[in-house]
Amino acid sequence: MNEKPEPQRILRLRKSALDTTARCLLMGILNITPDSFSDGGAYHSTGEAVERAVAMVADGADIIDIGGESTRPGAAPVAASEELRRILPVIEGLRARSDVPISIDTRRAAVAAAAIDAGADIINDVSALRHDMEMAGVAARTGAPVVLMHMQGTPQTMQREPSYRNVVEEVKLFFTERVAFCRGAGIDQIILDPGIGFGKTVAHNLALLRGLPAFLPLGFPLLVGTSRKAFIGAVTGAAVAERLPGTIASSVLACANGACILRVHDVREMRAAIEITEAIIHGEASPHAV
Ligand code: HH2
Repeated sequence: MNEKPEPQRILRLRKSALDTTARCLLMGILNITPDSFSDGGAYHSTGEAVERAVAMVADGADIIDIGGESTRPGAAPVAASEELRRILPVIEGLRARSDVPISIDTRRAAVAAAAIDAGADIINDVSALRHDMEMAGVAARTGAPVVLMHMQGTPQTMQREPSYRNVVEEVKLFFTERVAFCRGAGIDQIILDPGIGFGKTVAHNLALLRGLPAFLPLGFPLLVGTSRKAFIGAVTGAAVAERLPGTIASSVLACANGACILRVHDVREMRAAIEITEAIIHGEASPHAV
């Protein structure tokens, strides 16, 4: 196949570009929060957080996703000033060490704007630009690609009683509405994310992972984040620290179903799993072949 990739699947960043059609990209998770569900409080200093990011890049991360506010179910919101205090030194420190694309995981426009000024490239907004009315303006003004993630409710309420008639159809309708909103606001670099675990039961999460191909006709890169999430524990009985096999299985399946960015904690293991997945899908010999 020599067809040229559609332009909206090549993400233009400040100093580089990300081709989401060439191979599955890995987004390494760096939570600078005391209360994230799986890696909360892991880094006691800016230096430790930067080292962790540099290690993820060495392990094969294509993007580092930096967040300063936990969005796990029931998490308390933090002030923008606290979010900035947590993330800015890490973005600056990582930028001084690496050109890796950085996404900023925030719902706040002021945080996104400051993060981009400090060197971040992509806005990852779990509210899909609905939480802060200024966010669309920041995206339009900076030209940064935006992750539009689906969530029913808010992090405080989302797991109370999630309900859908048809979760795949409803998430697709949501994407269609948000894409139209973005277009109207002058934003054309868009990544779609069904928001695994955000206002969904276990059955909803499984249906979305099965139903990912339904989102492909929208024409935008698909991001999926299953890493260590509760639905894996619900299916396998594994505690958070034991969810790597479930993370790999669900991420590999997401990749086979069309996702092209996988948001993961365990980059090295995921990179190996994706190499074999893609070799099978594309029929290409691995660079390690003899
Ligand atoms: N999941 C989490 C946070 N941000 N962003 C996108 N685009 N997609 C996701 O699935 C997603 C996300 C939750 O996971 P984590 O960052 O590990 O935990 P916490 O929110 O507790 O910091």
